[in-house]
Amino acid sequence: MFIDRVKIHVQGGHGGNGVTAFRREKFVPRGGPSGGDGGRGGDVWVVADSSLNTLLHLRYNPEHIADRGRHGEGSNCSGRDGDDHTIRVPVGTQIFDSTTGELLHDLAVDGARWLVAKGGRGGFGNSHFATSTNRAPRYHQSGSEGEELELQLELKLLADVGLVGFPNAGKSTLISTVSAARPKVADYPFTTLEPNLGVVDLGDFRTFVMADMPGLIEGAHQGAGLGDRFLRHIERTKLLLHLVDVSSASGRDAVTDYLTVNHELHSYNPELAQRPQFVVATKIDALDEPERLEALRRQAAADGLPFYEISSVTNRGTKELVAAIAVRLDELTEAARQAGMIELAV
Ligand SMILES: Nc1nc2c(ncn2[C@@H]2O[C@H](COP(=O)(O)OP(=O)(O)OP(=O)(O)O)[C@@H](O)[C@H]2O)c(=O)[nH]1
Ligand SMILES: [Mg+2]
Repeated sequence: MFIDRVKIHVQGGHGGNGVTAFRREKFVPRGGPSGGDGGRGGDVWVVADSSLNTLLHLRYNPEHIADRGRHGEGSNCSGRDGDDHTIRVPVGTQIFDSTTGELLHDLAVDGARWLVAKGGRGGFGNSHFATSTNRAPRYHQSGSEGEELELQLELKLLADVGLVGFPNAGKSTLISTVSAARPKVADYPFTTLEPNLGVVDLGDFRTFVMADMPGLIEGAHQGAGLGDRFLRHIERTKLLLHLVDVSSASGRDAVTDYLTVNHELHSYNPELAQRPQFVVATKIDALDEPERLEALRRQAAADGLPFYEISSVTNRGTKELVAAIAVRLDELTEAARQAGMIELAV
């Protein structure tokens, strides 16, 4: 199951109490105060881990409390500090304060760590309070409580390229021919129910990540079909591949499909409709009415968008498409770098 939103409760460990104690030893007169300090409570951290791809493991495990600090002891022994508690999440997880809705942090890089709840301080033992005028203090401090928060975690997949289009347009088929991803492919709508990522290998250790998405239909922004909530997973992609079935098997008009999907993207987020987009005519091996392909080509040209035609069955055009994507991604990365929008991840 693909879980992309969970609520969790986090709490730093409480600090241990200090203690009041006096040294009492045979043959040693005037022992003096010897109460040790309490240990510090453990912190709660969230860490981005690229081996995870959903938040499912947190759905049934919403309580995250770090270890408490031990109390101080006599003979000036400090209590042991509590162990930290680490919550692993997929890369691309955003942390919100669920009470205020404020975005606290965005874990966009593998291995990124974020301190979400600090453990409490340990209390001082009485030996800490000894002064020249009060050599035998009979008080100690309690440990302070760990920080406590309700958090909402949301996963936004990090892909370079997002596939959009009507159900059955051939999105999953394309990702399964150009990457090692093997999503389910079938000739009925809404085969894909949740996003999948595929890594496209360009050779020379160069890769990009493609996200296969559930299909969109008219009214998706009002909840039709699977709705448009999955679109937030492609909000961070650099390039959209808009797949349109140009065979007559779809029973619909290719240009209308194309305009409908773009309208849904716009209704979801106008900024997404402005994202660089390639228009990709699919299933050209099954093209029975060439005019369908030409009409779509004219529409793409009118919108000023690059146009490609492919068949994932015969592989016609897929290599060229992948090469064009790679070039475009490089250009987009370079442009973003020049605009100072990307910091190089170290
Ligand atoms: N002839 C032909 N059929 C194709 C091609 N690509 C996909 N198909 C068929 O089209 C149907 C739908 O393909 P999918 O890849 O599941 O389509 P999808 O866009 O992922 O559909 P949803 O997940 O439902 O949104 C399947 O029966 C595929 O075999 C192609 O290039 N040529
Ligand atoms: Mg699919």
